[in-house]
Formats: sequence, structure tokens, C-alpha cells
Amino acid sequence: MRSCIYVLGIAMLVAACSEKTVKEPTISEQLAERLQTLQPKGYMMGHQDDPFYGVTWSSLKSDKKTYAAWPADSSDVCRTVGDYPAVMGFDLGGIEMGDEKNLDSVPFRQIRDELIAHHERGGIVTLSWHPRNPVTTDDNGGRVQKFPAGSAWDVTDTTVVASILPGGSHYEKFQTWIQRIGDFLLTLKTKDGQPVPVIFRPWHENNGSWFWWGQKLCTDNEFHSLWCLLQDSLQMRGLTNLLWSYSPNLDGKWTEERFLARYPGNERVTLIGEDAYQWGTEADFVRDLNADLTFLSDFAKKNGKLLAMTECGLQNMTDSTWWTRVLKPQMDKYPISYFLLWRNASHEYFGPSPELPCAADFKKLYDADNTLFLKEIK
Ligand code: BMA
Repeated sequence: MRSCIYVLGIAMLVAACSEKTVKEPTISEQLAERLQTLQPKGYMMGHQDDPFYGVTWSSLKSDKKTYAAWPADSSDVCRTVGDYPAVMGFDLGGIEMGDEKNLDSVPFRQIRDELIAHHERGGIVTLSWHPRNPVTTDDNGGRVQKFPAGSAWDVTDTTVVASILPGGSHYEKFQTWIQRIGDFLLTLKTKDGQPVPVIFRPWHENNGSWFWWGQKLCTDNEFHSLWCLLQDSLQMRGLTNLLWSYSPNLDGKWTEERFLARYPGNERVTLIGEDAYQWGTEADFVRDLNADLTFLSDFAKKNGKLLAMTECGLQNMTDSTWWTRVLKPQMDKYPISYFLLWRNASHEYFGPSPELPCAADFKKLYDADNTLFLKEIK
């Protein structure tokens, strides 16, 4: 009898252990594993708003009911090199108001369709969110009169973050905003009902002071509370398909102490990003980028995090060899998963287009062994 109980005990223990070891990874954990596996092969190329508009075309000008008639393969990256970006980025600014279109006039319906389509063709998707200023925007969802009033860039009021935290004057309003973004995120499912994995990158560039959640606009504690408020609310709604990316801006002067002051914590972040544009001189950009990527790659390695250039570029490609001459040599030195060039609008573009002088350089970038486009990650 005693030996029976002993055997039963062992069997239960083994069952419990194997239950633990076979626990299915969540959708975001599977995405993290995919990124880990791809990283040694090189870094993926990403582009914001890639399927919606380019330097010379736009699907948004067509009637909103007929947008589906727009060629489904429209993409400046694809038109230039014959392959899609591996990563596509989209922005949810405006979802908080219940708007039909985002801040760049892309219908959310179209964002959902293209995001799912990119996932289904084997690509990776990332979402940013430029919510309006909850204190200075009006409640009616009316377009603000004069930019940046009421927008994410409205930094006239330094009490915004405090006011949307529990007990704050705009807490209820922000709860509605979180509800709305959650509602949208919950619709990101494939035809057979599987949630689409998404790299989610809220409250980005928070070490600058150009967004209402920026460095001089809230305290370290307020920023932490803001991060947790959004993350906990979305996780409570079962959104386990979000891979959380913490993406400060190009800085050049990180110290561990400064970085940790606003870092949400290892249990809250899977990917550490860097938003890095060359706004000034090439020399300054290269210096600051290397300083940051040295610090961030070291931090990411020590803490088991992924690393990426979550936004980058040179506005309007004023130097047509910038990608292979300036950007690539720096990225080659660090274990980044991807780099995401910002959007190609007619007035501001960061990606290639066959009509532009930079197209030849982009083809060189495409031909390099360590740059990964869609076909190479499938
Ligand atoms: C900024 C600019 C804006 C745009 C915003 C959100 O960097 O490109 O024109 O509205 O991103 O996409």
C-alpha cells in the first residue's frame, strides 16, 4: 500500500512538472522567440504606413468605401526592391476619440485590414499610439483648430499625466480612451480567430519633452504609473498578443541611473527600442547613435531583452547614400532585431521610392546579406 502511495505521489509530481514544461507560450512570447531566432541572421527592414501611401501615390485619396479597390500590393519598398518590408508599423492616434481615421487620415478599418494582411503574409507588425492631449483636447472628437493644440505634441500643460492617474481630474476620460484602444486591439484577429502578435510601443521618445508624457512633463513616478495603468488595463482584457517595447529617443548621454529612472522594469518590457533620426549633422548623429546603442545593447544583453531601432531615418533623404554610408555601418555593430524607417508622405518621407535618387542605395541595402525583408523571414 505504502509503495502504491509512493508511486502515485511520484506520478502526480511528474504530471505537474510536465504540465509546467509543456505550458504553451503566449502569442507575444512566441513573437519574442521568433525575433530571437531571426536576430543572428541580421536585422529586419521596417517601414511605417507602408501599404497606405507613398511619395507619389496614396490609397487614402480614394473614396473611403472603395479603398479596397486600391492595388493591394502598393508599397514604396516593394516598388523599389520587389519585396515588402519584414516589419510594418501603424499608428493608433485618434482611436481614443472614437475617430474613424487616425491622425494621418488612415481609416482604422484599413489599418486593421493591412495589419492582419501583413501578419498573414508572414510579416511582423508594430503599433505606436500618439493619443491626443486628454486635458486640452475637446471631448467631441472635433479636429483641433491649430496644431499642436489638443494633440500629443501639446505640451502647454505639465499636469496632464498626473490628471489622468487614479484620483486625477481626467481619470475617467482617460479610462474611456484606454477602453477604446483596447476595443480596437481586441479586433486584431486572423480569419480563424487567432490574435495577431503585435510589438506595442506606447509612450515613446519619453526622454524628450515634445509629447505630453515627456521628460519635463511628468515625474519619474508619474511616468511609471502611466505605463502601468495602460499595460495593466490592456493585460486585464486578455491582450496577451502584445509584445511591449520601451523606446526612448536618441539621447547620446545615457547612464544606467538615468535610463533606469523611467524604465518600466524587466517584467514589463520585452524589447528595448531607440527612436533615432538624423536631424542635425551626420557626425553628431553617428556619435550619439553609437553611444546609445553601446549602452542599450549592453543593457539589453544583461537583462535578456530584444533591441531595435523602433523609428529612424533622414527626412526627405537629403543624402541619397545615407542608408549604406551612414546608417548601416552603425547598425552592423549591434544585435538589433529591426530598424523601422518612418512614413513616406508626399511632404515628408524617410523610405525609398523608385523615382528618388536614394532608390539605388536602398537596393544596395536590400542586397546586403544581413538585411532581412519579408521573403527572408518567412
Ligand atoms: C510624426 C510626423 C507626423 C505624423 C506623426 C504620426 O513623426 O510624421 O506628421 O502625424 O508622426 O504618424
